[in-house]
Amino acid sequence: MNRKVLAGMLLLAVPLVLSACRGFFTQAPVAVLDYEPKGTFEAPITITFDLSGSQDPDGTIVAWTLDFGDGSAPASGTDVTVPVEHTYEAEGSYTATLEVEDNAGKKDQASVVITVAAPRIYFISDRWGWWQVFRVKLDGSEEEFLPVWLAEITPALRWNTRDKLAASVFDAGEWDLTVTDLFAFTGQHLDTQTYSEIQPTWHYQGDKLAFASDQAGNWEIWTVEYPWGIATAVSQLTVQTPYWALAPAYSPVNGDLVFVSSKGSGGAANGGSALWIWPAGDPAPQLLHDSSGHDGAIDPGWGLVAGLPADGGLSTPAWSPDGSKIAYTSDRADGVGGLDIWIYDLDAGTAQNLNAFSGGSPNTAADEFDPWWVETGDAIAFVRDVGGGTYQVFLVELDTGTVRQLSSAADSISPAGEEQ
Ligand SMILES: [Ca+2]
Ligand SMILES: [Ca+2]
Ligand SMILES: [Ca+2]
Repeated sequence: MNRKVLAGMLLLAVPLVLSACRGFFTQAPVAVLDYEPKGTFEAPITITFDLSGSQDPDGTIVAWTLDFGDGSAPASGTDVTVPVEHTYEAEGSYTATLEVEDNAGKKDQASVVITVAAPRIYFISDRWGWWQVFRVKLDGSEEEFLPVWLAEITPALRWNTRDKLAASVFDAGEWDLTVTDLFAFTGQHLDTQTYSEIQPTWHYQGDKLAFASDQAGNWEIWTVEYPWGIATAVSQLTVQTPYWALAPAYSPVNGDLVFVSSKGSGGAANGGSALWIWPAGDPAPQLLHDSSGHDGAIDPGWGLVAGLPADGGLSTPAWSPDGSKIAYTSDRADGVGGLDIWIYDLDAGTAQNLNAFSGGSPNTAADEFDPWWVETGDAIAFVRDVGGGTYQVFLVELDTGTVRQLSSAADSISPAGEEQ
C-alpha cells in the first residue's frame, strides 16, 4: 500500500473514531411515558400517551417508537412533545413501551401497563325482592351485581370512559340520583327531598347529567352538574306542560339531547308520545319523530315509580355510539307485535324496524323494549318479555342478525337501559 493511500485512510478513520468516542462518553436519553385517562375502563378505550417528559441530558432525542402492547403496529416519530392517541379494542392488560433514541444513537425505554375491561350491559333485576343493578359481558358470561346501592333503577353508563354509572335509588319514599364508580365501587348520592329524579343520562363530556323529575309538578327534563356540590343545584330544562317529558338521552358525540314527550306538533303526540330533540345551543327543543304509536318511553308498566304518566314508562331511547341513529321502543301498529325496537336515522329522518335494520328477528310478537346500543356500535341489547312475568336481556348483532340471551336468572329482569 502506498503512503498516500494509507494517509488518506487514516484521515478518513479519524472522524469515525471521534464519532464513536462521542457516543461512548455521552449520556443516554431518558424515556418517560405517561397517559390519560388513568384507571380501568371498558373497551374500546382511547388512551392519550404523553411522551413529553422524555429528554436527553446532553443532546437531543431524534427518534421515538411507542409499542402499544396489543399487537398493533407501533407508532414512531421524532418529536416527543406531540401526544399519541391509541384505542384499545379488547379486554386485556397491555404493556405499552416507549423507546427513545438520542443524537448519539443511545436509547432508553419506559413502560406503563394499561388495563382494559370487557364491555358490559347493565340492567336491573328484582330476583332478591328489590331492584338491583347487575351487569353481564356481551357473551352472557360473568353476570354480577353492583354491591353499592339497594333498590336502584334506570342505570346509565358514562360515555367514553365508561367508568361511572348513574342510576336512581329509592330513598325515603322518592327517587334520588346516584353515581357509582364501577371499579372502586364507591358511590355518591344526590339527596333531594320530596321529589323523584329518574332516568339519568350523561353529557358526552362527562360533567353533566340530565334526568326526569317531577319537581315542577309535572314530569320534565332537568340537569345537574357533575360532580355535584354540597348545595344541590338542579335546573329545569324543558317546559312541556301540560304535556310530560321523560327518558332523556344525551348524544355520545355532542350536547344534543333526545327525550320523549306526550306533546306532538301543535297538540298531543300521536298515539301518546313522540321523540323530541334539543340540539346543543338551540333556544328550544323540537319535535323529532312522531309515528301513530307511542314512540320512546313506553314499557310494560312495572309501576316502579309512583306518579309516572299512564302513557310514560321507564324505557329510554339509546343513541348509536357515532351519534347518527337512535334506538327506541314503539308500539306502532306496523311493527312485528306488541312493543318493538325501532331505529331512527337522524340524517335520513326515517325510522326502521330493528328486524329490517339488523337483518335478524330481535323483534317478535312479544314485547321488546328498552334498547341499549353497545359501545362498539355493532350490537344492540334490549329486554324481551319471555312470559310468566319474566323479562330477560337479549342482544342482537347488527352485522349478522344473530340474537342471544345475556341474562340468565329465572326471574324478572328489566331495563337493559345501560344508557350513556
Ligand atoms: Ca329525590
Ligand atoms: Ca307517536
Ligand atoms: Ca315485539
